[in-house]
Amino acid sequence: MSSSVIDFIATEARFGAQNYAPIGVVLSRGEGVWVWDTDGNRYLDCLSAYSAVSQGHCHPKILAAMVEQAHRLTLTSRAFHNDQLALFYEEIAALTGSHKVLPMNSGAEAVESAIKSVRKWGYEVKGVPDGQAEIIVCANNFHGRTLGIVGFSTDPETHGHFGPFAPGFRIIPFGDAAALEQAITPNTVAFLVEPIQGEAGVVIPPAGYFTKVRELCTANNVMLVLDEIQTGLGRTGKLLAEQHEGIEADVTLLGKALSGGFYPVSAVLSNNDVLGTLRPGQHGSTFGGNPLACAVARAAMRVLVEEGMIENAARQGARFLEGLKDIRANTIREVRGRGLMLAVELHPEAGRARRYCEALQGKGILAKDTHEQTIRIAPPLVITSDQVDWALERLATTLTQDFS
Ligand code: IF1
Repeated sequence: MSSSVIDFIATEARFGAQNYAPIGVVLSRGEGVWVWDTDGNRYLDCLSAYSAVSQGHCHPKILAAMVEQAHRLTLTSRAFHNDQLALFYEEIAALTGSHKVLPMNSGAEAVESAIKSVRKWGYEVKGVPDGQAEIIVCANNFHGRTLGIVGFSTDPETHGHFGPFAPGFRIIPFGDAAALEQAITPNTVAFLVEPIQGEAGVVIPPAGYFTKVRELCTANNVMLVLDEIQTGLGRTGKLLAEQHEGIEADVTLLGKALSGGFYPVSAVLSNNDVLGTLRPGQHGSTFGGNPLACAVARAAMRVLVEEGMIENAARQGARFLEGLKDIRANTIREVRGRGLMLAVELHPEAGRARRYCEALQGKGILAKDTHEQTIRIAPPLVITSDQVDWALERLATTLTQDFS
């Protein structure tokens, strides 16, 4: 490690809140699937900033749109109209088949906005008595870090010592439609769920789960809110993960890759009158819907479609998954994934996933562990077959090592 690397890390540790434990690499440049550290070492990025950099690092067309817009106009606030927001609305609605759009910045803000909107819908349209709205969520969920959201997390790390929290949430097991049926009451306004649980370790629900969920929500006039902040925009090999299930959410949340990683852009999309209940002054954001964000998001959506990234995610994801399944290593307990949202779960005896991620770093691959035993693999959607094979070779040699 060069002195400059140690200095960056030490300085972060000295001044920064210690709410992360990053892998010991200091990155200074990125292009496509590759990133470089301050010593010039190259790595294949198998995290993609938790799926935000799906279009690849510093995509030239998104960069050009951002620079061009930054020269013209960056922020107006929503007190005035700007000439990018309408175009962003039109394009995201056309892409996703949505009727109404609410632009925000971070993913957590989109989730918070959806919670506010479905509650308001519950009181004003469904007729739930004021203050009684219930929202059903799943155990092991991850929807962000705000107080509202961490209050219904089941991970003690995420919510411990941050309370007191807001009431109005019921927690049921993920992948269990019967539990949803039992949890619904006349006051239930929404079921908020990830199509595939990311932080929980890429947990794919049983086949038919979402068909049943859709039926139950429709039958009980409960809004199905899908958090596609991580699974959306091609990550799983389809534009939206809901398409694997053949269903449509009432409310869809997008973030992360909506900007290709250039800038925080998120959105609440609704297919009915949920967003219609919001009146002037009842919700907003200084930066939400700003022209820079809109121009960046428009380019990010355009390249995703024009450059065939969604199809590539399906193709390369299948190749990657097959390759992982072919690795004969007794460290591996299970391999799972959909599209380029992949995970390798290790046997408890194999040692911590973190050690394997550090070994992968030495071989030129950056990946991130989750929950002690799982290595998450989510490269940019522009990855080629050769690059998948290159990664598989290195994963195979690393996973046959024993770090227990
Ligand atoms: C961190 C995990 C990924 C998300 C879903 C909303 C948000 C996220 C489904 C909030 C954010 C992140 C945040 C990041 C770690 C990360 C993560 F490991 F925690 F679970 F991606 F897998 N819904 N996920 O996954 O979006 O407000 O952050 O923009 O460091 O906390 P945000």
